[in-house]
Amino acid sequence: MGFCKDFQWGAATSSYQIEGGAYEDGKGLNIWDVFCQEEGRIFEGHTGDVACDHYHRFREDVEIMKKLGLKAYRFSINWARVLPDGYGKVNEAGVKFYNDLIDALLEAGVEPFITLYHWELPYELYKKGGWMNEEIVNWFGEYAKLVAERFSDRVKYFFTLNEPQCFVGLSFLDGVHAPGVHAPVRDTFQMSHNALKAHGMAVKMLREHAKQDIQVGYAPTGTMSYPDSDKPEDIEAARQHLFSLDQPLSRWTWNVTWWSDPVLFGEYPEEGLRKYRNYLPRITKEDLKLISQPIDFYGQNIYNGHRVRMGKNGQPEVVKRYEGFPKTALDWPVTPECLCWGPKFLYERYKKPIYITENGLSCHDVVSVDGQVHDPNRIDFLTRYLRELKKCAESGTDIRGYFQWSLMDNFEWHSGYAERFGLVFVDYNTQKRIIKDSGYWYRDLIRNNGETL
Ligand code: IFM
Repeated sequence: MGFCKDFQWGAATSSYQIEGGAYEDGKGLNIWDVFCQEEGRIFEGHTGDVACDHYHRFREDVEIMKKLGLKAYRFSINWARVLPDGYGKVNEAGVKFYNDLIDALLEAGVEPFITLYHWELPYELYKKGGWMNEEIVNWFGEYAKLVAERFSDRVKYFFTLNEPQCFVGLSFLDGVHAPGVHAPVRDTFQMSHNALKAHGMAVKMLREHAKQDIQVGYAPTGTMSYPDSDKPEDIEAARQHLFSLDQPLSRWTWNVTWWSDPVLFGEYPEEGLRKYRNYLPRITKEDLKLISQPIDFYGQNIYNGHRVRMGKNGQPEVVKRYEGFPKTALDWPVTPECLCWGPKFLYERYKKPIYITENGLSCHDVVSVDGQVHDPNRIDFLTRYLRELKKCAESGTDIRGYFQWSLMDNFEWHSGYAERFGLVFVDYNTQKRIIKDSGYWYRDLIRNNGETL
């Protein structure tokens, strides 16, 4: 028992966060390139212009993955690197970069998992309305077709969208992510609907143009819920809480079902249709059919969760965290149970094999006097979380893989380089990489398929 024998132990990154090469070889601008140039947007004016310089150093990075014994690597394609205007003319130099990366991965025995969209909206499309413009469904479809045509002869696994909750919520409600807009709530529902349609179109196009049998999934995010005790009523409370839509309107995107029910069930949750009725765009049967193109697996990014119990009034209630509750450098709560109950509830509801598409933490990592990076907190965090994931697998949930966020320290959006999430330390002055203690720990864990947890 434990993890299945071909479990995909992986690590994940995204293009803007690591690639750099922002203005090279015919790449078009994306909204992050533009946003980061604006004063006051990003911590200390950092940008992803150079980031980890992965665009030039990807071979070294693949060597590191090989050293770590990674079975899989999830990365995103920078849409404007391959289609500078978002559609139309292809930038062959950009395609070549990803081709070389894929070849290097395969040679190193690392399975590539491509994410189509990890927030790198081409700036030319933003100028045309971006996610507000229904045409984005076709633009995204054309991009997916190109990805299938050029890469699917070697790549079998694809994710469409990463964390739509963030690229609508953080970007257009909070305005802290690119393009930094406070949009009317109504517009954000239009964007979410367009994004889901774009997801469906991408699934269709990937399959239609794939060169082999491929597997396609989706990678939303969300705070999980886990029960306060093993009592059936607490378990039920946690389940109800996870799938409810009880966020205030200003934070409406932070839920599971609005983003996943249409994809898996072909319908929006009733609760949302009622609650958000004044803000909704026109939703047709054809839209829902497109959105619910069959997918092969369900990806979920999981970082933490709420402890939930059944209240005296028969409603789920969140248990207040005690003072001094453990937290990461980014002040995120450390709640390992979320990695057992989250995938379990999701599997029960959506009945698709699960991939944990992101999980990890930011620590205050430094290079010690011995030249190494000792990060016991990360090892402790991963031990606790992965023990829970193992429990989940042992209780019958079909878990196929786990992607540690992140392979290496990188550009953490509006926090710039202030946060370090990597298994590999990056010195941004010299671009020197140092495998952290947790990287070696993960390598050993992969070797024994999680048996030592
Ligand atoms: O760095 C991000 C990633 O891009 C999306 N998911 C959460 C990570 C940590 O904040």
